[in-house]
Amino acid sequence: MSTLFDPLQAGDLALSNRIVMAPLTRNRASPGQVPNALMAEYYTQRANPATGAGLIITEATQICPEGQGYLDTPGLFNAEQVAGWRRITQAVHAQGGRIVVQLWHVGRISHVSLQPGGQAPVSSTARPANGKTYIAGGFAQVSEPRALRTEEIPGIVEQYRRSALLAIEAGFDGVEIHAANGYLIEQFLRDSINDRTDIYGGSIDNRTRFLREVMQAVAGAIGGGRTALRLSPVTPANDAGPDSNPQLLYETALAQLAPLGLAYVHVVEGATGGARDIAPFDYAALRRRYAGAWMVNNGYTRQMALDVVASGGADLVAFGKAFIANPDLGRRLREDAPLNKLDQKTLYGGGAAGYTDYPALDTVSA
Ligand code: 8OZ
Repeated sequence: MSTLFDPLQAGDLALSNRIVMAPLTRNRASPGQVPNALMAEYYTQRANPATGAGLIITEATQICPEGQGYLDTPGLFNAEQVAGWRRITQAVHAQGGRIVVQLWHVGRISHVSLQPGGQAPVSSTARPANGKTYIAGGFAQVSEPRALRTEEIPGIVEQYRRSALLAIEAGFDGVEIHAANGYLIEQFLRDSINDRTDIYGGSIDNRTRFLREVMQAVAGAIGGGRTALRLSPVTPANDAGPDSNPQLLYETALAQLAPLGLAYVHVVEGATGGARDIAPFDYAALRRRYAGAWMVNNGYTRQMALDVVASGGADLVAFGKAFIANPDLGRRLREDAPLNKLDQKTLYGGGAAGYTDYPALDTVSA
């Protein structure tokens, strides 16, 4: 029987324990979408597996300029960004930690002010989402998208592949493809959003095609053992309406990816950052479609995490808010120590306040 504190080999990732820092958007990259020294400090504080995470998943990182949907999120598509990320991976590895980059394209969850040339964001559909994003000057309604032409889609798949290769160049241990939370890949997966009539729309096989092509391209470039996937089968995040048959959709999607031998699959259970029971979904049945390491996320307490690993319900547990407020969350979980409180006001944007100044246990008791 394994515990939360035992090592795990997940694909090519040799992890010291099962405690994962979830991907967390913090909007603190430098101009040019470049990772900086403050970000390096933040990740380094959480990198030592003895006190922090067994695995860090970075904040969502755009694969191309069109993939950006919020102010000051980092990118991974040019040399300057690679250099910025390399300082972070080196610092994390110096602590004995492991780190993968979460690669995303936001699709229609964007604003013209963030798009190259002020163009419309792209999606599976031309129908806008009802939602807000964060741009220079504050929150704004997302812009009306343009539906991608069939012949443009291979180019986006190629951007995922190139970004994954840059991730390896930057020293990452692997990549996690963000197919959750209403962003581009989910805009293809769900029939509540995807209204295409080409080979990327209609049947489940067609709606999972974009995901499948992205995963095949990335795994083909860097190896399946360094490639992971995040799904959120029933989240309503970013105006992602429910699919007409999420169980069949997501089970089919995973079954089709089985040959790739992925490092892990990461599932947001319920509404991202919210209710775990928002809609019925059989996560155990989903897991039966995939033989490798299984990561769960969404509102896990210490006891829930201990139980889910001990019972074999999951191999890895990702913690979001708790890792923002507790750089030494791993130690606190081990010692059953109290947790710092999260400050909501400093989540998105700003500097060190609410980012790198949450105290570790030693500091608290000193
Ligand atoms: C919060 C704010 C902005 C983006 C996600 C990347 O939901 C995000 C995100 C979360 O996956």
